[in-house]
Amino acid sequence: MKNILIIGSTGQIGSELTAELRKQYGSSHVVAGYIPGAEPKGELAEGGPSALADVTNGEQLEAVVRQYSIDTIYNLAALLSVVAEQKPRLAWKIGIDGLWNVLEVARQNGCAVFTPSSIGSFGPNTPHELTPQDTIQRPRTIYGVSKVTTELLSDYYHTKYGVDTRSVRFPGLISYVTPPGGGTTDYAVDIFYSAVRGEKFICPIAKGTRMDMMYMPDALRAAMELMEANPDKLIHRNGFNVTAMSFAPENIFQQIQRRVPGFEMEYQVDTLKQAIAESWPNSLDDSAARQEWGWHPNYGIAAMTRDMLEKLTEKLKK
Ligand code: AKB
Repeated sequence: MKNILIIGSTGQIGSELTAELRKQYGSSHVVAGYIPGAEPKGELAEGGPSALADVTNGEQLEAVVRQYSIDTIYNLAALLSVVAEQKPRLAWKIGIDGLWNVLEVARQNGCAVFTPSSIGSFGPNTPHELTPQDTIQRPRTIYGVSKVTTELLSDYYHTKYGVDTRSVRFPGLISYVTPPGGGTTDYAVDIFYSAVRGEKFICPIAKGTRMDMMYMPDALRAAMELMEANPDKLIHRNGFNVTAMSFAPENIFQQIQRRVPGFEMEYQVDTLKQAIAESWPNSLDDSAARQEWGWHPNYGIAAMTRDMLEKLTEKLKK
């Protein structure tokens, strides 16, 4: 990898991944792609080049790829699960029409492409415990349908045209930097903001609902390590299961309460979020990722909670 374009550099993953990639490959080699209204600011804007890179505009992508001699694209443009249910056409336009543009530009310019899938690619009839790498994927949300399509279309471009496509199925991502917007797993971030602000947390997900989660440093490492992995060792390509922990609301609440005595939580279940959460796995089997490219998480629930509380407390003081 020499020259990298991040599409969606100001989003939840992009804002941190851009900085990590700049550390690893050099600031001038990583272009922060953005859309009007979501321009990079501060460190992201000052730390390296940035360019308009709207996933729905193939010609614009092509121009950026040529201008910066891009050889690797991290395509992070997507709507999260709950917003996608409210705007299904837009979810498809960004997630799939946009992916088509990215893959075409990649095919014509010899770029490798990372486009994340998610635990949302599974559905109600997927085995929920230790969900295997290769299993039933019949999601009933537009988000899930677009994620399965992402995996298949990316595989197709690899087998048909030799495009170096790779991806993981991200679980819920937890970070103190850029908040997620409109996902089912957002509660696992929001709960920390309530705890640090000294507020009672109103939990939209029911007691006992387990989902896979991951702390952002592990997620960034997963994306970067997969893109650096030896292709000869990859049996799979798109949609590697990766996980770091699996918990229900009461588990993360207890972890936080141990460190923030007096913290309170009340359940007010959101019907849409709950239905989506129940259709997703309780825990993933990520052995294929471990075997094929050496994946391993560094943060479990306790280490993540400790770090989140410390970093978010610092951040909210400013
Ligand atoms: C969401 O909740 O929509 C995402 C995801 C797990 O894909 N965080």
